[in-house]
Amino acid sequence: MKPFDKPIYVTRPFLPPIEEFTQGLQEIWDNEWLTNNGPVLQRYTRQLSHYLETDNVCLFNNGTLALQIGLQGMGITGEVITTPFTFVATTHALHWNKIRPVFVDIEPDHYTLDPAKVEAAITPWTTAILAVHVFGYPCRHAELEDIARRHNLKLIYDAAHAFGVTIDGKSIAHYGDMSMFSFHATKLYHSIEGGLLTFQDAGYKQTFDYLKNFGFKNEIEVVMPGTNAKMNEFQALMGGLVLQHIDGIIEKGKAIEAAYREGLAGVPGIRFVPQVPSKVRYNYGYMPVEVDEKEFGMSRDQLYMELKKFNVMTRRYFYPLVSDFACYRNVQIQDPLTVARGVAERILCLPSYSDLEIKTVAGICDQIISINK
Ligand code: T4K
Repeated sequence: MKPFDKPIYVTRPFLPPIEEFTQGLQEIWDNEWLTNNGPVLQRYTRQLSHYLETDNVCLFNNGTLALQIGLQGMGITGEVITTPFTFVATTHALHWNKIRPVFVDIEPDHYTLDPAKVEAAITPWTTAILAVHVFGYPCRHAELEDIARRHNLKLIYDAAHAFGVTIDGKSIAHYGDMSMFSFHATKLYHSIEGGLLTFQDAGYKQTFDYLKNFGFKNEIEVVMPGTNAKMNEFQALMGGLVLQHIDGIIEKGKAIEAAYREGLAGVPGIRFVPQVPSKVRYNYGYMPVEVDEKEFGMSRDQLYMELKKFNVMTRRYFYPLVSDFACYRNVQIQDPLTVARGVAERILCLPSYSDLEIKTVAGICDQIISINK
């Protein structure tokens, strides 16, 4: 089999028609207003509120600072129970708030926190659960919420991957005390870079607004030591435009996933996650598979290298586990993280993005099959 002429990356940003963007640039030029809560950001905030059906939204320049500020603004301290199977920014946000991460295991189907392990890890110092809707798969919310309520803990979601996901027709933003969405260019929905907090308690809004703007209340009053985490007008413009295409982006993702499931059906050692329950509208932002070395006849890392030779740039999200990075190796872990360790060794994210042609997906499947022979 021949390699692809050009690299096929794990993702590519959705770009709206350039005329839509240049029209928006003209508006920004006319306004002569580039950042600091400008008119395009204000309009975008209203659009997101409408889309998510909540007024409790706050935009940031990226998801990491959104989460960091969210934790700070909610006053989270002590220990927070979280997952090691995530992008490192989840844990960094805790670290920057001087919060001790307590890593517990994930469940094997959709890789989200295992509620039984969460409950077992609670100590007198635990103040919150920070769960991740990893790859956009919803956490086991009812169980986590029950634990949080019984132990008086805050339930916070890193929903970086979950924009567009709904449960029973309601946005996933409505679950938990607070959720953070990343709008980075590598996400299925993006604003070049960007982050969003959604929250149930409207009282947080003021604090988050202060914290992202140096703590300024007005020109002469600073009420808390904030930072600079504001979204600018160009990001807001892109976010607003991409939002108009979100349904099409999700539909395309669904077709891509179906093509992978069909193209790789019956290939020994390639495991797909079970379909999400019918009450969930999934967003198809990632295309993870697990590679079982014994059954497939080669390790995940070998397949990753072989696909590179075909110009297919898969990614091992999320390997190594965050708890194995040098900066977190000193964190004491009670849980053996057996499931997470296994998944991190087997996981491979295949290319998936809205410009990816179905025939290219079929080609990638054929390559995987040919490598396997
Ligand atoms: N929590 C979770 C669970 C997260 O996954 C993330 C971010 C965060 C929190 C923090 O949110 P942000 O602060 O980022 O908003 C990428 C992203 O940089 C990161 O946003 C994302 N998660 C993570 C899962 O993936 P890398 O290091 O893999 O990105 P990079 O530059 O290698 O890009 C991947 C591929 O995407 C490239 O090989 C090609 C393609 N690409 C990338 C960019 C930036 C393009 O085609 N065009 C582009 O402009 O981290």
